[in-house]
Amino acid sequence: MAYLSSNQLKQYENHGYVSPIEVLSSHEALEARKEIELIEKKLPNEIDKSGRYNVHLISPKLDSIVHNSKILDAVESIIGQNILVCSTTLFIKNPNEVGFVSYHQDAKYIGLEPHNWVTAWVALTDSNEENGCMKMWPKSHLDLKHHKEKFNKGNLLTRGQTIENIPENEVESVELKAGQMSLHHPRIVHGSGINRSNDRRIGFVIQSYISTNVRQILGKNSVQLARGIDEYNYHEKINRINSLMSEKNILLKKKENNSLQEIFYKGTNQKSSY
Ligand SMILES: O=C(O)CCC(=O)C(=O)O
Repeated sequence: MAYLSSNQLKQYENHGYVSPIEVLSSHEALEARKEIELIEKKLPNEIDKSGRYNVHLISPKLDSIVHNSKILDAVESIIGQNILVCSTTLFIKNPNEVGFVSYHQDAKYIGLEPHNWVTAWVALTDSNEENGCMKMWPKSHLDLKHHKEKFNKGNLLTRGQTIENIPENEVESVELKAGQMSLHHPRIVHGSGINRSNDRRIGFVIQSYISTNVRQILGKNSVQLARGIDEYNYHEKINRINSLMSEKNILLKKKENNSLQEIFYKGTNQKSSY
């Protein structure tokens, strides 16, 4: 059992995030990394750029992380016992690349209302200052802020959405060991810098775990039931997968990712490669 303690819940409620939480062994994290790297080798370009979403639909190892009971216990502590998985994103930063994430709030463009949902960032490699770990602005989750859409080079966000004038002295680095996770609030302001190390930084992000009462107001998301019962039935359901890179599931991932692209680019004609 890995329900959050009252101190951890207090940290989440007051600061907008909680970390570190132990969820995988370092061996399990490494096995997941190896499966990702196998997919990259066998299916070049399938899981980079706009393909990096919903890789749990073609990877049994990532599927088992999404449905890991330690993660779900912690998530249940925040959003309650009826839990849906909306989608997932791989945030990979390779050494010698310029990838960064501008300061933003997830709730701004994701269309999930009300904000009874939480994002789990699972470290499949260590994530630290050197390789560009996430940085959180504590207590910034109380309201939604203005974002500039920059579509700038190297930015790993779809629109290069950026909140400017962040008080850098208040920002906290979320360093994690492989196998640990952080949980963050839909409105917390966060971002990350570039990878200056010699190895990859891999974050597998369940984005997000939503309560059954959450709707998608910008388009359509299919979901998986992770725990409890869905008494609202707002979303189409998809089953868990059990085969690696099957043709059928590759098509399913494509279909889901097309729907996500419509949500992420709603109201703009400009596109990045994400
Ligand atoms: O992986 C990163 O550096 C940023 C991830 C992020 O923005 C998120 O999980 O919402």
